[in-house]
Amino acid sequence: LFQWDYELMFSVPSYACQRRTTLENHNAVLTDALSLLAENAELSDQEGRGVAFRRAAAVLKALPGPVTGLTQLRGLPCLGEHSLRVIKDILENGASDEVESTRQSEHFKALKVLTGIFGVGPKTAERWIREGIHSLIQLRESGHTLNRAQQAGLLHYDDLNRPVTRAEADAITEVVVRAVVAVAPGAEVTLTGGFRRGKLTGHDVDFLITHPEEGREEGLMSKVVSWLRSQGFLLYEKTTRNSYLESTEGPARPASNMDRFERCLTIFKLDEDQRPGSEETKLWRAVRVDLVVSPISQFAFALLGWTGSKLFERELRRWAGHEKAMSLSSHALYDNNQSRYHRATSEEEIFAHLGLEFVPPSERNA
Ligand code: 8DG
Ligand code: MN
Ligand code: MN
Repeated sequence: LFQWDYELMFSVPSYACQRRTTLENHNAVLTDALSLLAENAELSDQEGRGVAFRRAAAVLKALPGPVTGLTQLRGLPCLGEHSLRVIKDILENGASDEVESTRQSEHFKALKVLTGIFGVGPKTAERWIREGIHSLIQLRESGHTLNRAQQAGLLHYDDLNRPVTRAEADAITEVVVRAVVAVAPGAEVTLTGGFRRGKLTGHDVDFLITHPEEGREEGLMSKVVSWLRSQGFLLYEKTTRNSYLESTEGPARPASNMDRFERCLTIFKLDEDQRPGSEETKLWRAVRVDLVVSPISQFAFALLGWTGSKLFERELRRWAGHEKAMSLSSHALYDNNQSRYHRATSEEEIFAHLGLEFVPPSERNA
């Protein structure tokens, strides 16, 4: 007599852009743990380790059910020794010592608090921590001169660290559409980022603006921003052309993710309904909003590039480069074998050029 192995085995393709990852995550305990280690690595200038943990978490997010034993993971891609050890600890003991000690560590907590300030990246935070600054109070007392972004970030710290809801994103969409219609009738506004992927909350609201007539998008950003400013919607704004010079110096990005679109990082002042019985007197909240303007000829690439998730984007570019000898950016797709660009007017066409099945935004939550 022999026994069948009834244990459920999983199988997933190795690039996140070959998979469908909805917001339904059956392994949140495991992916939260791996994401925390990824975050710690990214904040500590260890990008490679960060990506490895992000890829491992993404594989678990794509599974159709909860992992109950390590044997189910046999043959799955992107699960390195370190990630497997963390998974094993959690499956066997309910928690991972490494994750818990990282979570509790003064250094990690200080990095989180300080990089939680808009305009403060890991390098600046690290420098302050070396001077013994671990909290907002210590930073205020230190007498450091903060740049304009950081001043706004500190001023609106609580609001900017409170998740933005879908209803708030919709209210902001209305304002942005009103601004765009006022200054350039015919121009189009598209919600991108996490909200386009169906997320219920976000850390900001992302918009892509274009005009159906090529060239008519020129000068649009400054007009939109002027309108918003004149109507009192902006608490902070900074327009830039090069992501490298961004005032929010997030974790280092590979050059392929840099784009040269005109973008404006802003902090919106959003009117809030007073909650009944609330003693609060503040009638508005601050919300981070990203505006990007793209010419219509590059719109499909910009839309794909700004919809995310960040890991999905990274995996698309890795697939393009490693499997197809193509270079994908938020502007274009270049074919190194044919020495030419591939045109596309929709995201579907870009996936087709890349030899990938189309993945809709709601399934790009890797
Ligand atoms: P969240 O705000 O809800 O936390 O999530 P998200 O909307 O997915 O993240 P995000 O940080 O707002 O980023 C949205 C997308 O924009 C993401 O796919 C990455 C992309 N993106 C940047 N910066 C840049 C950049 O400089 N160039 C390009 N091409 N894309 C960028 O955030
Ligand atoms: Mn976003
Ligand atoms: Mn954003």
